[in-house]
Amino acid sequence: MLNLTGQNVAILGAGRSGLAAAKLASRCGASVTVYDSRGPEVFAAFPQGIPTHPGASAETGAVTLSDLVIVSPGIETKGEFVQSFAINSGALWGEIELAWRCFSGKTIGITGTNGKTTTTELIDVLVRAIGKTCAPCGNYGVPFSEIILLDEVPEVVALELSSFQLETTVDFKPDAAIWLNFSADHMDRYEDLMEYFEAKQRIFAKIDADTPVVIRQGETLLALPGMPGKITTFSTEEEADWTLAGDVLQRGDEAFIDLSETRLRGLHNAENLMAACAVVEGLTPEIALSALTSYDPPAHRCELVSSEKKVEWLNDSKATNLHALEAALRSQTRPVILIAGGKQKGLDYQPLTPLLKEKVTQTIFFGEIGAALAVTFFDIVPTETTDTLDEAVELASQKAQAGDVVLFSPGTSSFDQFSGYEARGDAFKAAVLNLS
Ligand code: UMA
Repeated sequence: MLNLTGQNVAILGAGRSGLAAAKLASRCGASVTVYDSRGPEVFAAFPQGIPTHPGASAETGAVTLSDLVIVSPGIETKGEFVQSFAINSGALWGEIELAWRCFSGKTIGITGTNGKTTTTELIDVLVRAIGKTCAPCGNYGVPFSEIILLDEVPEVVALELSSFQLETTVDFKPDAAIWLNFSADHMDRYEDLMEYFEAKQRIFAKIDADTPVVIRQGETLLALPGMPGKITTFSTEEEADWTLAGDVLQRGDEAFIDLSETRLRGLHNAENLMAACAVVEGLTPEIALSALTSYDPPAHRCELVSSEKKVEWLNDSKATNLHALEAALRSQTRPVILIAGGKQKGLDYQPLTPLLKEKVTQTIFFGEIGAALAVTFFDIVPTETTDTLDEAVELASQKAQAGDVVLFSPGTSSFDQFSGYEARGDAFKAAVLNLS
């Protein structure tokens, strides 16, 4: 375990990361104080004995001397709050750096704009299937530091890494690293796309030529010391070490696993699974299949609800914007009946036109925005509208033929008729399962 005895450590942020980092740094012997810009209520979960400082600001930082500052990922690293503490401190780390320095097991780092959470879960399932202990953590929701504090620390961590977390790594070197994909996101935090990209690419900053690296074929990465590592590539579109033939994931010429024997659907999930299989050493097709037949992917993300009568019903209620709807459509390989609609958010849906033409045989629009979507697309693809989601499901069941997929990917938020995307997804599932 890292020795921080005699060191004054300032933890910035009292959320999940800050709480776990405070406990871990204390375990390492540090004198810890936790600072948060909000009021005392944010410290409710903190144990007695850890000094806390609610209402902290850049003025607080300016008069606080510390040996080490550990910053939570949601706080802007370049902002004056963090910088006021950093300038009076020996070092600035993120919570990931702290946890990694305390961990003697194997770290598999996963980054990318989309698919990180599913890939992290898949790696966890597959590593446990080969007989090692593992835990999913990081941006996934459970701080890495919390895993270090467990009575039984796992041999491997599947560590989901956001760009926010990677901004504040220093010596962090994963034992294997995955780069899933890259597209614009978090433009409220970064000045431009390159700044976001550079933060993400820090996953490779300390790797060496022997580090296994799994990268989607066709991704453009900048040369870094240690790159390229030992690269394995994957793609559903281009030649790569891992590819897709029909529903079957191929490792070179070897058929590895048939996606239709799992509950994973869509090309994006095929790629997530390729990356996960590629990174787990010692995995065989047999072990992968036995582990994945009982694996349920995260709910509401192209979740398979039913495949009765050879029609697949997918719940993608998490798609609350146009980009997510496009991603779900792009990844379909069967004729699609699309159910979409919900709250009117004033978005422009015209960019959907080429994908509707390519993938969709029937649209069913519902909710507040249903009529407007129908007007936009009625001359592009056969279109119907309904008032409610239940009616849309009923209509889709009348129209669906064997081999179709009914994709519920609303493309907008749910608040016109539901309390959130989870309630909306649950309603969709109930309606599908109630079909006679
Ligand atoms: N705070 C300040 N000053 C500020 C801003 C925030 O004191 O200027 C305080 C807030 O008052 C709050 C605390 O910081 O008390 C919150 O810290 P945080 O935003 O880092 O949240 P945590 O609860 O620590 O959760 C973080 C990640 N959050 C973010 O990156 C925004 C979680 O990712 C992660 O699961 C968790 O650590 C455990 O590792 C969530 C996320 O939304 C899922 N990630 C983004 C995404 O996926 O798009 C990147």
